[in-house]
Parts: sequence; C-alpha cells; structure tokens
Amino acid sequence: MGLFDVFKKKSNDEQNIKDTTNDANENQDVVKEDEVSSDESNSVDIETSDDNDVSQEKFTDGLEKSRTTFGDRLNQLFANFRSVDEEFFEDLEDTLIESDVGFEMAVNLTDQLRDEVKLQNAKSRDEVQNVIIQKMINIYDENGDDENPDIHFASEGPTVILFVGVNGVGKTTTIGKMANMYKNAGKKVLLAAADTFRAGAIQQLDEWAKRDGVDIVKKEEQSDPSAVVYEAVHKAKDENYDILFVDTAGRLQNKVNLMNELAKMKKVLTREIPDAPHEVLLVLDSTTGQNALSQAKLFKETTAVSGIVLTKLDGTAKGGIVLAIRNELHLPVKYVGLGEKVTDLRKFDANDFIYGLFKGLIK
Ligand SMILES: Nc1nc2c(ncn2[C@@H]2O[C@H](COP(=O)(O)OP(=O)(O)OP(=O)(O)O)[C@@H](O)[C@H]2O)c(=O)[nH]1
Ligand SMILES: [Mg+2]
Repeated sequence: MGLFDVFKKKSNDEQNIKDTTNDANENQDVVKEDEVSSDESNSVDIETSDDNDVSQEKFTDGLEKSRTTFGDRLNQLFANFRSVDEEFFEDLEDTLIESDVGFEMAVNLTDQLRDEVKLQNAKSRDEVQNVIIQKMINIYDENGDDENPDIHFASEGPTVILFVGVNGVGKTTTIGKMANMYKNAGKKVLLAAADTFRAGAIQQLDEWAKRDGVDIVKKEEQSDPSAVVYEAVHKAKDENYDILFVDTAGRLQNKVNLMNELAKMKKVLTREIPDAPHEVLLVLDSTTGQNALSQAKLFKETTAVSGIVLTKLDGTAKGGIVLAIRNELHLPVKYVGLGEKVTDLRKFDANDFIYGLFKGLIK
C-alpha cells in the first residue's frame, strides 16, 4: 500500500466530515448524480498569457503571501537546523500542519521523510532540505497522474460550466474573471444568474457581465433557479454561444435544498444538452484551509464535481491545502484565484505552483 493509499484509507476511516453549510446530517436524502460527462478529445487549452515566463512570474507574484509565509516557516525551520534529530522532525511536522497539508498527511509525510533522510544518509542542512523538497515534489507529481487540469469542452454546441460551493468562496467573482478570459480568447460567452436566493447576487453577476461585455440571462429575485437555467440553455443553443457559465447559490434554507436545487438544474440542462454540464467546478476558499477540504468532501458526495477552483490563494499561508486536495480528494485543481481583480485568475499549473511555494528555498 503506497503512501497515498494510506492517507486515503486513513482519511476515509477517520476523518469526520464537518458540515459547513446549514444542515449537517441530511444528505441521505440527496440524489446521487451521474458522472459529469467530459469530452477530453475536444478540450481547449486557454493560456492566460502568451509568454510562459511572464505567466510564471505573475503566478509566483500572486502566491507571494502564501509562499512567503509557508516558505518563511520552512526557512526558519532550516535556519534553526542543528542536526537531523527528533526535534527537527517534530518541528517539520508542526510546520506542515500549520500550512494545512492536513494532519494525516503531515504526520505521514514526516515519517516518510525520516526514512528518506536516513536512506540517503543526508546530514547537512542543504542535504536534508533537498531531500524534503524533492520528496514533496515527487509526491505531488505522483498523485496527479490521472488528473486532467484542462476544462472539458463540448464536442459540439455550447459548453456548460456549473459553479458550486458554499457562500462567499468566490463563485461569482470566478465567473466574472473566467468569462473575461474566455471572451478575450474569442469565445461567445453567456452567463446565467441562477443564484436567485441571495439578495444582490443577480446584480453582482450583472455587473460582471457589463464589465466583461458578455450577455446574461437573469430573472427576478427568488424565482426558480432552474427556470433561469432553462432559459439560458435555450438561448445558448439557439444563439450559438460557445460557453454558458451558471452561477448558483452558496446558501439555501438548508443543505438538502441546495443539493436538490443543483440536481434539478442539472436535469433541466441534460434535457437540452444530454452531456451537460460539461464541468461542475467546485469553488473553494483556500483561506479556510482544512474546512475547504471538508466542504469539498461533502459536495463530492452529492454532486459530480469535475474540478476545483481554489480562490484567495493571494491571502493565505495555507498553500499546503493544494497538496491536501490532491491527496485526499483526487480532484484536479483547474484554476486558482490570486486576487479580486478580473485578471487575477490563473490556470493551475502544478510545476509553477510548487516552484512558487519553494522559490527561494532551493539554493
Ligand atoms: N483576495 C481574493 N478575494 C477573492 C478572490 N475570489 C473572490 N474574492 C472575494 O471574495 C468575496 C466573495 O466572492 P463572491 O464571488 O461573491 O463569492 P460567492 O461564492 O459568489 O458567494 P455567494 O454568492 O454568497 O455564494 C468577494 O469580496 C470577492 O472579491 C480571490 O482569488 N482573492
Ligand atoms: Mg455569488
């Protein structure tokens, strides 16, 4: 059994999923949905920048805070390095826990590193540091082999992307950013304001539509979200839109309502476009750390999530959550939010991310 099988088993066995929406224990009623269809052969790669170096620079700039704090802690650990003794490994474990890679992972990773350091007979600070960095990069790479970080596009007709997640994580903002990105890439973009629940939500998306110069389907507050989706998917088909982004409510009266609402929206979509939605992107706020992971587990149980958008990575020391997501959820992080501005969205690139986290550490 490999390291991550151990993590997976342990987290399945032991992790208590906390409910972060209103109603914790009612998900038995929720309809389990079919897998999200995907057409990998037709995936389109949208670059956020023409130039890779520039893109990486922006990425690492955005990660500055996350990197600095996580990196600072690791640097501090190595600055205090005297020898590879038990105290060092305890400090390492604490550092990993604080960066939110997850408790299980921090403990297991430290165990693995203990063995690896012994195996490679690493003694000096630089040797130990290199072993640790290399190991973390290997683990990250290994575990993402079967994950596709690209957006799946419909083979023909509109691609429908549904955004889900609890309130305040950044769904609407991400749609605003992504709509802009795809519009600039020459796509015909339509937004559906299917969060009819929260006061101001429709207006918020409407403002993004105006700012981005894209079209929107909206109805009055409290109207049936599925009616909005119905109208939007018809419009998208009839008027040959390339992409339909559906904004959903982060909070309803309770979790069952929320999940049922999502199921209903999907039913309306599939009636019009059988393989829709082509993506269900779960938006997670990285500043909530392990809580984000619990939310993800909950959504994954009830909705066929196809990928993650990790927001607010600009404001957190908890960059380790990316490792936790990969290891515990096996869902690809597709995009990351690095700020509130329209340009603060990046396609997730694992190497850039690792580089961002460890930049300055490798001498
Ligand atoms: N710093 C930072 N702030 C972000 C990012 N993404 C979103 N935000 C902010 O987070 C707040 C909530 O974002 P929304 O897009 O309204 O979140 P939501 O998920 O649509 O929330 P509900 O509609 O209430 O469910 C806003 O103030 C956004 O500007 C990000 O990547 N970085
Ligand atoms: Mg919203």
